Amino acid sequence: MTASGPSKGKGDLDTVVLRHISGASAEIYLFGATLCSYKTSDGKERIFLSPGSAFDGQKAIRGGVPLVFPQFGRPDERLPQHGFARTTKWALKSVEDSEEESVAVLTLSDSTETHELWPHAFKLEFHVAVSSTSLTMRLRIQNCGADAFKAQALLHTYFHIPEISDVVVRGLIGRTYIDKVAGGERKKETEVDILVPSFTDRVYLGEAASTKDVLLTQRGGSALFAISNSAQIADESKPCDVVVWNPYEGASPGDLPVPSFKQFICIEPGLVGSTFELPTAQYAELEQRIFAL
Ligand code: TA6
Repeated sequence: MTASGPSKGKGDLDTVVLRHISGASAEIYLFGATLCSYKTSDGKERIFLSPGSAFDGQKAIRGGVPLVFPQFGRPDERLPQHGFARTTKWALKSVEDSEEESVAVLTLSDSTETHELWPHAFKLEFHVAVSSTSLTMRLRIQNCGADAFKAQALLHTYFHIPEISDVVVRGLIGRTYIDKVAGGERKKETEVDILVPSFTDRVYLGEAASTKDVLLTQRGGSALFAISNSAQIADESKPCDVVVWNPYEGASPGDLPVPSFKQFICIEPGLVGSTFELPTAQYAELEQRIFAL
């Protein structure tokens, strides 16, 4: 197992690279603590990165796993879309190896810059663990202020897949979802196997506080990923929302040149169906565990 301290990635931005004895690896940019690569022990890249992504240290990286906090979307127009966590440079707290896994922890605390946008004291910790069989990502949010605050948080994971029109998403049947392509209409998921044949932007609302597993397969073919999503607030398991997104050509942003939309699907665990309230000194936590199949 080897894990190295900051090295230089695209755009000469600082990154930390984790290498596990199995050959599995991950690379996290300190900019936004954006994980941009997860290779399984066979050397196969499992995370999508747009060929048009800017690595200028200003614009959010397109692809990887951008971290969304303290808002999802732009309900408060004083803050940037999806908040400021993904466009701020984080600090590398630690890199540790063991037989089981290679782990990096990155941190971000409030600052004069964040107070100008959002007047709360917080500490974020992003924990990434690579093992021979999985990638585990955990975002921990601490309220360091004297009063409770309300926020949203999400792991915006871009999974690399062969072809979006063939992917099948299983595990969300029965959930209510907000269909953002249909003006935010609330619908009930009735399909065991959800296809993504066109622009899709849905917030599947968490119901039971249990961990929510999602299976990604290729129609008529192999399983791609088993994904476990969970949320906690003040050490109590909470229903975890899951966002499913693919823009197809029509909604592809400028840094996602067509036809690169074909090669990813976003499966995003979050607390975003509404804001969550975090009491002073308490923690909220999101975790996504990915098994490439
Ligand atoms: O997670 C889905 C979503 O909220 C979509 O509505 C779309 O905006 C996507 O995130 C990408 O957002 P971004 O700000 O990264 O372009």
